[in-house]
Amino acid sequence: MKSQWSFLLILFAAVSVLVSACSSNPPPLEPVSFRIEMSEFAFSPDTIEVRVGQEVTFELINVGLIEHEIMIGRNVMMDHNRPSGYMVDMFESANVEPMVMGGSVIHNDDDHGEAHGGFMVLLEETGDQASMTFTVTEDMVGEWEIGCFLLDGVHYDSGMAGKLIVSP
Ligand SMILES: [Cu+2]
Repeated sequence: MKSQWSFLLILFAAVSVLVSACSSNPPPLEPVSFRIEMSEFAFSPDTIEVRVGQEVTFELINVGLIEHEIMIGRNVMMDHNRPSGYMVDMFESANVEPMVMGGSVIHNDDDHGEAHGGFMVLLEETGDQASMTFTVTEDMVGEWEIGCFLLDGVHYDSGMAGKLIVSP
């Protein structure tokens, strides 16, 4: 009788360990990839949704006739009354450095006093491609804007903006 009870106790303990292991380790999310076309003056698609823990790749391609850039942030900053970037850069505020292949990566340093910090990828020519890969973190949860601020903000004013929605 006694050994039956201890057997049940051990079984119960083993099941609890298994259950807690499952609940604290949800299955990993599949990596996702988005092809984002940049043109005059739009990102296509213009809305992208990702989740915390996901490895995300943006395959960027310039299908336009002139150069385009991509920045991801919040709160458009003005420079001499022109939109020039974001006051809050998503990658910088989350302290994440995407891995980029192709294109030109530019860190906007605080070089003329009022510039924001920021991360951008520039595709100079028609057909230029770049890929940026990063893992989504908790610090990114929320809604962000994707934008191109070239030509003194004319691209942005002409509608070259989109949305990145990050859910927990
Ligand atoms: Cu542009």
